[in-house]
Amino acid sequence: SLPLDAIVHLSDLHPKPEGKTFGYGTAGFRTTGNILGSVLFRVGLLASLRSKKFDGKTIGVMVTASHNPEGDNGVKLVDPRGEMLETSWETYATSLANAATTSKLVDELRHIVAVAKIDLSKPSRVLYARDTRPSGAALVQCLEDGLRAMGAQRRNEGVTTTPILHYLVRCVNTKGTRDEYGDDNEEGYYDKLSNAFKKLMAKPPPPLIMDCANGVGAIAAQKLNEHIGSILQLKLYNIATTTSGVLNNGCGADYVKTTQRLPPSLHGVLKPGERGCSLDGDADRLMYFYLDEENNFGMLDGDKIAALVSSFIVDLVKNAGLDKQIEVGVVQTAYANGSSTRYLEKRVPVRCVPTGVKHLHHAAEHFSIGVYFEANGHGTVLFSPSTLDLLRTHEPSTPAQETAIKQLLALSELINQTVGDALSDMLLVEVVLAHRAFTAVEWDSLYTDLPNRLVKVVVPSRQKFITTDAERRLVEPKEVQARIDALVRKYDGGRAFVRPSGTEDVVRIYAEATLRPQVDELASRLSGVVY
Ligand code: 16G
Ligand code: ZN
Repeated sequence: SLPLDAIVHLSDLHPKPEGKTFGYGTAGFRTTGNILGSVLFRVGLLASLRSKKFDGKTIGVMVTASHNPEGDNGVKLVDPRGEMLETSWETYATSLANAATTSKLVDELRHIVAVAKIDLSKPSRVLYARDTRPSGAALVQCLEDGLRAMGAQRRNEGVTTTPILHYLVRCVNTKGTRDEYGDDNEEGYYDKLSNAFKKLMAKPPPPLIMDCANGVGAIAAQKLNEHIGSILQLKLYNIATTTSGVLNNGCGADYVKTTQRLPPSLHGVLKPGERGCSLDGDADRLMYFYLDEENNFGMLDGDKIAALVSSFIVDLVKNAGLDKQIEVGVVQTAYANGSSTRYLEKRVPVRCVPTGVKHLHHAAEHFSIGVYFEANGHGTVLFSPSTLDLLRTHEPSTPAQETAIKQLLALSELINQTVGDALSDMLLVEVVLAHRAFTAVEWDSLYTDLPNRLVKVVVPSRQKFITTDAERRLVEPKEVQARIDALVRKYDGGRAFVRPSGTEDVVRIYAEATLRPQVDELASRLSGVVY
């Protein structure tokens, strides 16, 4: 049965703030850091139950608010294979977080135990970490109280990136099996990445300027640098992880994507002809950029990464003589630039899914090699188990085939198979640029982005907006979709959609058209339509 004494006693130390409603959304729970104590305590309870459900397999908990402002924080759960929490459990998370009192909380726990058929006599193991946010340490203590209440075995990984936490969970749970993923410590992560990188790189490229968003990526990038420095030198900027107020502020992947500008801190640092990149606050998003010889800024987002990487992998599969057996596919969301979709569709099957990593990840699993990237720079490449078996056992008939197979296998080690990982993705991009002998300008010229605009509108009730067709159309309110259609038709190359945000209380509008001034006009007319 549930250890009620401990739960009641500790729960009373973490009362739910009155009048607050929490929701486990696309990125877990996320809000102002200082009101999350009760949520963290309850996530500790839930993670323990989830572990029991899997007969004591390790569950991950990451305390982060990613690219959000420094004052925010959040928490998400990671399933045994290092993937996002299964959707059906998101409801349990939300109901636990919103139980008004300790006694209602106990009722919810009992309900979950019954509905999810949890055997409470099973052990539970939870591995957790946080990013560099000032509110993180106290929140981890609340989480630990929840784990303690349930008698879970705890493993604190301290301050680390979201993708490393996912990596560790997968490693712990596959240890000693034939799917062993790597050593279950940070050193194992850096070794795995850097060994694969060394196999794939022939000669050192020019140093890479990296904006670490003043977040945990700065710490990880420093360690990575020690492992790969002989091949690729990372020049790290925005590494002030203990200075108050600077996290994601005027820097980082989200800043670059939303402003389409170079972070001011890199002015004069990035020289004409050089490439650089930005991580976000928990190092799971990556944006590249460059200055051309005329000092013009160019941005290389998740769509450009998908184009670069998928065409490279398609060529390797062909060179390996395995294009009949291995289907490479790409998964995008509605935010993918129309030009990128057109470019990709000529080369590979492309699927569009709703926003949020779990949707992309699951769709990518349907391909032999599934490439998924959100335009915002979050993404990875998944190799299916049968593809890995094929690559490991196939007898090549020529030396060229043998090389291609070795390179594909090395890529499967280099690329984080659990979740989007800015550091792993950065190494991947560097490998492809080196093999193609591409400069950033040449990479950017694969296709030309259509001018686009993203705006957010505060509406009285975003719940009224219901989408279909991978969020590309509104089912409700009907008249709004009709008016969007009428407007979009007036613009050359026009495309637009409206969707409720999963992380903020707003509705987002995305518009695209052939000409910049027209996009701006279309976007502002659409704002009038949704309100
Ligand atoms: C979260 C998602 C990200 C998505 C974004 C959209 C995860 C880990 N992260 O950050 O994939 O692009 O939300 O936010 O799933 P929105 O719904 O507010 O537009
Ligand atoms: Zn992030």
